[in-house]
Amino acid sequence: MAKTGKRGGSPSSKTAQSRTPTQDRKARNGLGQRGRGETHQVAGGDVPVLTTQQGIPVADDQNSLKIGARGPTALEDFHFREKLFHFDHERIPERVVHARGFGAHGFFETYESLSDITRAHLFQRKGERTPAFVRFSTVAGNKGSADLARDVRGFAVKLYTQEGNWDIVGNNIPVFFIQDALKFPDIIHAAKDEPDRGFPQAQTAHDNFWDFISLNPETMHMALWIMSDRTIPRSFRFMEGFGVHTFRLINAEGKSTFVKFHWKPKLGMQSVVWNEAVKINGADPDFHRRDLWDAIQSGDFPEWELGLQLFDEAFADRFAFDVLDATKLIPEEDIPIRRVGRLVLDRCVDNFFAETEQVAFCTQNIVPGIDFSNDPLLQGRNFSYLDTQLKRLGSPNFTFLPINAPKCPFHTLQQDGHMAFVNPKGRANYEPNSWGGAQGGPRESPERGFPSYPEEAAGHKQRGRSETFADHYSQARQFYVSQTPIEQGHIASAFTFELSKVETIAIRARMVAHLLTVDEALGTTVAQGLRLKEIPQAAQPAKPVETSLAPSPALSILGNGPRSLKGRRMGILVSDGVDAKLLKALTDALAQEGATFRLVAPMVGGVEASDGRWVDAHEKIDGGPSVLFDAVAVLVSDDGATSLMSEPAVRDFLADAYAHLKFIGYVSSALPVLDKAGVRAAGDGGIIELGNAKNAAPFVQACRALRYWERLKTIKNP
Ligand code: HDE
Repeated sequence: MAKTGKRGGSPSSKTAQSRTPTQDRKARNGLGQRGRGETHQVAGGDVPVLTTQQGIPVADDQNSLKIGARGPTALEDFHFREKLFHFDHERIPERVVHARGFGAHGFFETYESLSDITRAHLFQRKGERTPAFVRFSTVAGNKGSADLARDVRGFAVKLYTQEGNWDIVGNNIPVFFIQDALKFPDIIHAAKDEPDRGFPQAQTAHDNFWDFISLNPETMHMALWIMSDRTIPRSFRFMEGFGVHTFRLINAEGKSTFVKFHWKPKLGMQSVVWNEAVKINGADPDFHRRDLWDAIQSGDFPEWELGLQLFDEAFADRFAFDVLDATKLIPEEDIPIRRVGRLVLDRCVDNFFAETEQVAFCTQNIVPGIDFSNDPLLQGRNFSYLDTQLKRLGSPNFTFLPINAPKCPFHTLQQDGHMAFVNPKGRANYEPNSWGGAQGGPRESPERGFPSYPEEAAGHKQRGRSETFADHYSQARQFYVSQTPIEQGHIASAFTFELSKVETIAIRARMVAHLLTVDEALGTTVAQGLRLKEIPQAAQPAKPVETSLAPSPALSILGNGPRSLKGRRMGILVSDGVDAKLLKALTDALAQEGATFRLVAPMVGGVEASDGRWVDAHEKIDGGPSVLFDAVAVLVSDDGATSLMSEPAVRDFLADAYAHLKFIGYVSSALPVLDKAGVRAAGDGGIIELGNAKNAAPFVQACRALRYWERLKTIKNP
């Protein structure tokens, strides 16, 4: 469509009622006679002619058809009617959970044949590449909520295999809140905004949520996870993913092996600190989606390895917990993870709605060689997801949408329904039938068809839960003791923060009672943080808490740090007179490291460097706060320092970087600015002077630690 420059014009202005020059040109060109697919020459090159949905070329997209320039609109204006009609129907219901999400395309590549354990097509050959689509999400918030909400992240992977679509619809936490799918509406209702007031949005820091948690001890393990830094990831690229439930792999001989699925990020794990999360939500509510978009667009493709925890019935029988209980995990130290392939995201969507919004994941989408376990949560999910798809996408034919359709041949005998645009051809729409050849349609195949594992199942019909699901505290405790002291501090702070937003004192106390059962020190710290007048009695567990479970170091984020700046971003604050050599050395060192940077300047137009060259900036100072970066450098001249000193945004930039334990590189001219912001460089190993260009590379290397945790001793825990 030609840009006319009239789109923002006031409808009452005289010029809006008359034709624009472009329209005059169109009219002169006789464009009204051109059909769909034909092009039209405008300043930007050849563009298609705008048409209606019926393919009728549009002559004027700026003015509706009126009787007289100031008269009523004519009913016969079909272009107006169709345009508004379609616009009015643009929205579809957002997902009831996981509404806010962001997706990308990529592929999965198998490292080695796994034919001994599964007949799944994608695992048969080393190097086999399977197209993939991944959607990351938050759970509780609405579609327009902010990315850094403290929340579980969805990690849903669709693998378009040669034997059908396989969806691993997982999260970034390996356990779930509840054991039985019947409780799902309750936990979600409790977590989302309270129904009478319609808030709070995208946060669990409110009475209903903690009321539910404190009344359901089975949620305790997950409660510990969501209060850890796992729920404030630095970006999607730095988080793990988990299939959560136990599944089965089935080989060609029908032998079953239990499996748990893991996604391990190549860049390692990283989270933000809570105060940073709060501020990122204001500075850039799209922080996570922008990060993924930027990384893929710049060719820095995020990668995860698929890990399998494989075990047999014998292990399942002797393991201290039930492998069908989704509130439990199997420590990597008990069953090591076998890495069997890599998932690479290398292509952004062409259209957010068509792909990310319309993608329909379903736990029931599995392929020959994979099968379910009897985990009651998984069984319930299998039943639930189709309902959501039908509600959202409005037709059982949602499977034909390009993002959902298999990329292998598929032949069903299903037909009709809303939007049936690919009905089967031929006479037969049932089977068996007497029609041969192409007329006869597709037939079942006992050899190639999906084989369900012939597990024996029998029992009395009953509502109830297995005794083996009854221990709710031991693994919560194991998770807690597996964390570093810093992470334990964050968990205690998060509980204290969330419960401080709970107005009902009895709920605060009930939660503390559970925490005392998980770990006495944790419960006491939170009780003191809340200033509870009385420390409650520890909650009575249904089964004694197993305190001898060994810590699992794999569960810590900090204990498994990548110690690399690869994929991270530095914010470099510059002013006129910035040392050109130093700036170049620093940006070169970052490139060498695989890190990126943004130049933050008093004005976005840029600055004049010491060598007289102009340097374009990426951000104006108040548009580029330090919370958006992993490390910062302050390269200001003497004059620059003088003028920036009185800028509140500059003080926040530095004070936040300091409080968030970031590495700060500075030149001596910046010292007065640092001082004004309360940043004490003396004795702080994370604040590094960049005297000259030679110091740039060592500074970047120091930043590999990502945060200077030592500083915690001099400042309060953020
Ligand atoms: Fe989901 N879940 N879920 N869930 N879930 C949905 O399906 C549901 C559960 C997960 O990016 C819905 O298409 C029930 C566990 C992800 O599009 C819905 C139960 C785990 C996504 C639904 C669970 C998940 C969903 C809403 C209890 C981690 C987003 C939209 C038994 C292993 C997928 C949709 C995407 C989405 C139901 C529990 C992960 C309503 C009934 C456990 C990542 O069908």
